[in-house]
Amino acid sequence: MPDFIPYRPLEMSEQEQLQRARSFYEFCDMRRSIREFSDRPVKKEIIELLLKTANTAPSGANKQPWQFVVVTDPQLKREIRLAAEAEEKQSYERRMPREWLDDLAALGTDWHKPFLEIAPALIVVFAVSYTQQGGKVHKNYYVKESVGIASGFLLAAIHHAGLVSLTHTPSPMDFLQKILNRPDNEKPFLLIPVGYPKEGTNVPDIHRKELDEYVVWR
Ligand code: IYR
Repeated sequence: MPDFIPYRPLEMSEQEQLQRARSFYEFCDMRRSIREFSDRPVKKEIIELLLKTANTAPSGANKQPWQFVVVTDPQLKREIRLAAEAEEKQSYERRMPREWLDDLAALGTDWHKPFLEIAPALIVVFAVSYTQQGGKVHKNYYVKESVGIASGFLLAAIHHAGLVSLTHTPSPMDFLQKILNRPDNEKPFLLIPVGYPKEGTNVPDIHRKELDEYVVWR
């Protein structure tokens, strides 16, 4: 049996709960994906704290099946940009069906990814499917769910620190494994440029669904 320690709940009145729930919602509702970055650097200690926040996410059997690679080296960022653009060019020009391209029209995206060089830091999230100890393979559990939740925590922490990000998924992403020299048990999951927005950048005028479109009560 593991040791158990007392859980100390956050105690607050219903009034305070309502106020905090509303202000957190309003704060999260201000987050936007940004595609134009400034080259202003982000202090390493801030990024470390964002990653520590991601690492507080729940995970299958507490295996914490994620690995983050933070890329700030300009040469490596360039290599990643060129590889991502080569894949994205193929995708936009050959692989993505018309319906997908039509869905993306509102976002104004194309295969050019200058932000991969301009953003001061690229956080590459890897999903760790298993670990190896003493020649024995230990499988992780609910890896995609766990890494997805940790990535959500990371995006919220980035926003909370007054920074911006893009949840980027160049496809296929295996070039990241090669360029970043990661082992076979790690698969690229998301590529998240982090930094400050380019001054005067715009975001698409898109809207979130209304509550009754995505919630039912039973
Ligand atoms: N990965 C491509 C295409 C793309 C796909 C979806 I789904 C988006 O929400 C946005 C873009 C790109 O990054 O351009």
